[in-house]
Amino acid sequence: MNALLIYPEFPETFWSFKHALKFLGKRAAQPPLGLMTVAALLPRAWKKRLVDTNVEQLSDRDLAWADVVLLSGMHIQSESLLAIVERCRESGLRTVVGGPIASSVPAAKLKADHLVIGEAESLIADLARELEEGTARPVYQADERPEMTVSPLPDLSLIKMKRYSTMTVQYSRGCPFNCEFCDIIEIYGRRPRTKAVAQVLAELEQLRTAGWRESVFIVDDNFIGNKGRAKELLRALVEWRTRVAAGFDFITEASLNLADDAELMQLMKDAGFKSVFLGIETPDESGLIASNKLQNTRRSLLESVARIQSYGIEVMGGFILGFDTDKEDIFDRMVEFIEKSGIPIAMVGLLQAMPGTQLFRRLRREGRIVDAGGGNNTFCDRLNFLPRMDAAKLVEGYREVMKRIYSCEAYYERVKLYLNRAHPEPEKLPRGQRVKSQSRRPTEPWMTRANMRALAHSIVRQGVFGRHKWSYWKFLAEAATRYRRCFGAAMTLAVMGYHFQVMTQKLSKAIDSATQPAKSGEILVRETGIPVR
Ligand code: B12
Ligand code: SF4
Repeated sequence: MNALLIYPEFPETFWSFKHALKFLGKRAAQPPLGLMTVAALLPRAWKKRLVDTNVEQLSDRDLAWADVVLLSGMHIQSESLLAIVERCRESGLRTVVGGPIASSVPAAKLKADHLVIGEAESLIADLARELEEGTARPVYQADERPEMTVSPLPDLSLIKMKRYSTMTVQYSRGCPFNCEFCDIIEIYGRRPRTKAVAQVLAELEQLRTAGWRESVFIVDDNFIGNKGRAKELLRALVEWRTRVAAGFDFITEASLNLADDAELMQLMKDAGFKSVFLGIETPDESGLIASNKLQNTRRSLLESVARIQSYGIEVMGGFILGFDTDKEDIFDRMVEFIEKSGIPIAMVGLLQAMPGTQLFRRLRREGRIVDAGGGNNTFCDRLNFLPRMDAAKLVEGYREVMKRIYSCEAYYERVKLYLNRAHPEPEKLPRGQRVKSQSRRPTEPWMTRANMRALAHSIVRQGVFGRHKWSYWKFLAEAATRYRRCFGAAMTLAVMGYHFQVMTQKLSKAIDSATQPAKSGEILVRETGIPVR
């Protein structure tokens, strides 16, 4: 069998990093790890080809070569995925769709010949055999979530590695918490399942042997879902990084209770973790309680963020507007919180009720669901449910928050606040005294090759042709003087800021031209077709 694995295109969103990636000469942020894993699970005798349409074109020759097409994706990739399925049908090709999209978009809409709901490890053998025999069923759904120790080494040979800014490795799936709006726990469950440490090291070795030396995203739903296992991996990572002198650094996602564990943060720092994404959601405690995000109520949010940053780890934050508890002052409170947090990359989104979640089920019971949504809450001009606050006010408030936090001045202030916390100035000593300690040395190389390229492009785009040249040059001058010990990090954040500024302008235009969201009091508008689970 010739198996063609296709990853559909992402629309342009805050998370696509499109405008920052250009500066780095990259086409996409990360490769499709799900498809690389599926490829490794397929029979060895099968020939495999992978086309990620985010970094290359899907050609008619690829389709002519294939016996079967396997697609993966998130809800947000539906448009591109549906177009590819249609193109395959026209070429008479059988299609199999899996990945998170299979859990959130109804089978009838996806129009694939075969749908795989859930993780591939336990059911791929049956699927492959039945595809070969021509007896494959319309739907495959695993009864149980597989242990991750059975997950294979992803097939790295199928991707064009240099086109991505970050490689990905997964250590665990699932998260022990129970946030009402979360679909992670519906898809991957609440029991964190981990790979063996040796599996992760083998994946990293595979990357290193292939020549990778840059960032690796540990794509866990919650890296510290099982703190004991996370520490076990981190100790091994520290040892491995020292032994092989790999120039890797790591990014991951975690819950806020990371801030309670000094040993864990120190281990992350020692293992080369440079940033962590945290779901902070809202500064309003009643919103956290109502959405069952209780782990964020047990500690000061701002202090927790600052503590993590003090380990040299950048915090990226996820924030949500549109909880039932939000009052009109929420917009100012959100901006004030983000300003004080020193979180440069603040992913603020409108609440989306993702199909399959507890939130979706509650809102449907309350007759407040409008449609299944688009699977994207951070570049969003409308809601898929009837909010408590006037919908138009909410969308307008969201737009204002985005404009304020991504104004050049506000953004650079946050970057500086973060840099001050993460890379504090070395202590000033009385004249004549010298310090031997490591702490006087820069914590990271002044400039990497990637930073240099980004700097050159950013000077042209932001400093010469940008709309905010003055703020940019002021920041650059400060970065080169006050923050020279972490100049590379400052420049990377300047480039990221450019992406967010462009996207904020686009969001504002999209909101202007969008049809007004449903007004409170309207009845259920469209049938979603999503079965209650
Ligand atoms: C890394 C990541 C990203 C990366 C992109 C990675 C990439 N290249 O695709 C970044 C950070 C850019 C990102 C962004 C977003 N993401 Co994201 N992301 C993830 C994360 C954390 C890991 C993905 C991964 O590599 N997993 C590892 C692989 C091995 O797992 P897998 O893909 O599920 O594959 C397994 C099975 O699904 C199955 N399978 C998968 N494909 C196929 C295909 C076939 C044919 C078969 C048989 C089986 C099969 O088998 C695999 C092995 O078991 C997941 C969470 C998660 N646990 O997966 C969220 C997740 C995929 N993201 C999600 C979302 C919502 C987003 C955003 C829309 C967020 C936003 N609010 O804007 C954006 C959209 C991107 C954009 N450009 O705009 C959701 C998707 C929900 C959904 N139902 O669609 C997830 C599930 C997280 C969540 N909150 O629930 N994301
Ligand atoms: S902490 Fe994050 S991953 Fe875990 S349940 Fe809450 S939203 Fe989902």
